[in-house]
Amino acid sequence: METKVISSGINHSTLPQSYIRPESDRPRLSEVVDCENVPIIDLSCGDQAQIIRQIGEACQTYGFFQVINHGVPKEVVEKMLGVAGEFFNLPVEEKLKLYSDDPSKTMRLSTSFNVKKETVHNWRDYLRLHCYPLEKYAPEWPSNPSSFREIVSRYCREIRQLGFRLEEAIAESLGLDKECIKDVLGEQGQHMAINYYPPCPQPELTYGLPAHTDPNSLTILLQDLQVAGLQVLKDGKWLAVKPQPDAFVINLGDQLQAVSNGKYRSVWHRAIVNSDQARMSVASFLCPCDSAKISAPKLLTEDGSPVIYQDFTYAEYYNKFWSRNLDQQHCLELFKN
Ligand SMILES: O=C(O)CCC(=O)C(=O)O
Repeated sequence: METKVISSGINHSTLPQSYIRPESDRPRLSEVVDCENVPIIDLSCGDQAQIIRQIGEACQTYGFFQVINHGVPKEVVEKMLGVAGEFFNLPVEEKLKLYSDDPSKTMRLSTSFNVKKETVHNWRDYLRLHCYPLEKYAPEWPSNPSSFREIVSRYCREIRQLGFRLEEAIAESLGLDKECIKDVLGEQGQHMAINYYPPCPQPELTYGLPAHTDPNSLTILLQDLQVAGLQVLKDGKWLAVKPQPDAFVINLGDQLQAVSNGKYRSVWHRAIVNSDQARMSVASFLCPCDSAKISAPKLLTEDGSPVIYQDFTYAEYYNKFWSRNLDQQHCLELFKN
């Protein structure tokens, strides 16, 4: 039986043609470097000035970092991963009740990235949820597993606080007032993608997610501890990010690159798949308010530095992002002065 998702329980012995990337656009797994020194920042080390300095350095050189002792209780994280796994283990008929390929839906199970637009698919299914305000969106989330809404709501509340704390530290690392970035971004939305990558018969021919940057402000990624798959681009080389116990991976999104006037970068990253084990990740995205006018605070350009990006609203940016393929040029390039 053909289904619309790949987490259908069917074991493929070869990769279906529609997932095969052209030779020039394959992951070349043998060239990937293991990354031992991804910055790991201890948020409860007690020295706030050091935390801010480490965050600033990581944002400038890598565009991503990991945080430990971040204040999100272990139990909340474990339950989140548990219920996400239970969801993807449901019978395919049950999951398909939530299927949609319409990116404007606020709750949907989907596959690949943008199936209606793309020419080659990605070896990923995902459940995408809007998460803020919770009272508005949680009632439309899956009711099976029965604990899903309660567990995911708790996780979302914790992640939002962590995200704000990080945005404040990022602002301070730029020499700005700690509320300054949050003020530019307005009342931020929050989305979640629970990614599920089934074992793939020919992982060297395809991606779970091809190289992309995130269109939002900040991404807080919970990786499967047992199965690696996240890779980030640094100095032209793909680095494999080894999952760390009790850590979150933090990616700066395109909006923080814009707000920092290009000083900090929204990093290219991708997810690769493997033939042995399914992998899961939970990406939480803080997103500027639709009407937020994204521009660098004056303090960052008053020394005469050129203003790199045009002003735009987040709604304009987001529409542009979803109208393209994921792995085209950096979407911010389209908004340069
Ligand atoms: O699965 C991963 O590690 C990466 C996920 C990701 O990049 C995304 O959801 O945008």
